[in-house]
Amino acid sequence: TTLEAILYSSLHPKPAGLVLQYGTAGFRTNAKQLDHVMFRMGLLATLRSKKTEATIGVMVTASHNPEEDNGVKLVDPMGEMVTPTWEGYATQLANAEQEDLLAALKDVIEKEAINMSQEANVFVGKDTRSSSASLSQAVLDGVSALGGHSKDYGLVTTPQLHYMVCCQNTQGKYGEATVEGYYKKLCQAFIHPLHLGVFASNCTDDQKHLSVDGANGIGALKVREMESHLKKELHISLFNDGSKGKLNHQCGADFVKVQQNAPTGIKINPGERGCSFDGDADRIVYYYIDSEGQFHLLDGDKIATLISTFLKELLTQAALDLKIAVVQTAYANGSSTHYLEDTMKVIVRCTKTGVKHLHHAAQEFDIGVYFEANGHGTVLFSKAAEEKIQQLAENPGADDERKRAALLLQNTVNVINQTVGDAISDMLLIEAILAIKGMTIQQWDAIYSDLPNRQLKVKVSDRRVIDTTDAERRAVSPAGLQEAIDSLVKKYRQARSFVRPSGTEDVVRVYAEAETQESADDLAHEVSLAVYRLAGGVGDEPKPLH
Ligand code: 16G
Ligand code: MG
Repeated sequence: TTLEAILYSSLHPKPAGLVLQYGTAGFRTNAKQLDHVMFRMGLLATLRSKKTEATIGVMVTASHNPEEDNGVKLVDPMGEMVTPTWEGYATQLANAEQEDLLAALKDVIEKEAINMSQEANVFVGKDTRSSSASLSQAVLDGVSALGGHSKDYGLVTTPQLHYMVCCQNTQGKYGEATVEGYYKKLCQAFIHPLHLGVFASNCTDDQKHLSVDGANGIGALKVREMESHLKKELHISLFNDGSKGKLNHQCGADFVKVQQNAPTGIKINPGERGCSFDGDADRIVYYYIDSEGQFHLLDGDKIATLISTFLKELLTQAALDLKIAVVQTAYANGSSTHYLEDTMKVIVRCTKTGVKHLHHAAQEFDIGVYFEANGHGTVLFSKAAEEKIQQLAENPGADDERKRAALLLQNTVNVINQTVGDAISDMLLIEAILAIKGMTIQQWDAIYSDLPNRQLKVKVSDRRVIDTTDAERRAVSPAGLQEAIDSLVKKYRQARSFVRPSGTEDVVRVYAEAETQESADDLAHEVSLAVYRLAGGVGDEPKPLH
């Protein structure tokens, strides 16, 4: 059948010389360059399925990139992102010239000692991009070329596909591997606290209202599909639902986070809650506009704080001795880290940028809350933690307060998508917490104040000259750069700065925060200059912001 695969692949030929990289979140580039990559990812997913003797997922999406782009993400058996060794195979396979494809496949089969007579199952999903239909067909062709079975879920969010893969490989223990099953599980867990009578009494109809910016993408479609399951306990006004606007264009979570501004196309009254999804609905950020018209962003750090505070309170009430931690990256606002460590007294860990690193670190704890500042995140519960929570919830002898807390913890376990960050699932958890606490978005925002910050990019001839350590917080090369950053940081109060090579763009990223916006801007500019001078900057020298 391998030979058959090669014959078949002449239908999905590779443009000679084209080289692409399986990056931080899969392949991502202009959709016109991806047909052969998709076919080959169908082949690779089939091999991975044979190797793991489990169902593997392939999601066709380019997330928050422009409509013209597309991409592909591979999903491992427990619904997590594919393991790094196989990311390497993905790159090798995608870049093998047509005549070398057979050899490249054989190489993977040999290295992994794959039993080719093993059955294979692959789940495929796609976002709403116009290129996604034919590209997901190319994936399906790849699967059948190697004799694998596939199930085409059609239009789903990235986290929904992760969820399906996990359900399938746990024989339904995680839930039913259908989109309906997903809505049922999440919405029941969202509504259950109501039946416990724990939504705060000031939870009026106003409090139940939320404006959602669907980024003109798949998330909008799926929110609409889910609405009936919410039984009117959450009133959603959906904007940027794809009926008029362009995907991710001046809307969506990435736009809102980067621009620090409301998306176009949304109407919200002063003080009301709004949230934005990204193009494949695996990120979410919240915001509101105050009575003076000022925009306030509640990003991944604020979300992590809200969720971990809620969980910590429940653990205390339930008298359960479970270790909870928050995992962040260097981009987390310094105020959030201080608040979590000093006031909340929770363990905080910092990892390199990229979801897989956070996910991995969160697995070390009984309860691991992880969020990137950009709004991607979720909560992981260890098996032991889930069992303890369940025992208490079902213990007839437990007192009422402990039991109520255990039931709320159980609802949290059920509402959250533990496989990967999920805008829909995160939204339901956040809405439940606000309702249970009777908290407005202003009160949530006031838990701590963000330090002013600035992000800049610097173009250098080769960004790999920048090497970092300590979860990207310190530069070890080029020589002298870290010393330069250290002395610049000393000039400002409450200041912090770091640089790292981007994993998705050919630039070096610079982050700075300080007591005032002006200081953060000045520091970011000065550090950019240091990068430009010490790391081989190209083009004009970075200009001051003021
Ligand atoms: C990817 C990552 C995201 C990270 C971003 C950083 C996943 C699923 N996505 O989008 O977590 O924040 O890259 O981009 O891992 P950068 O390296 O260009 O700064
Ligand atoms: Mg995304």
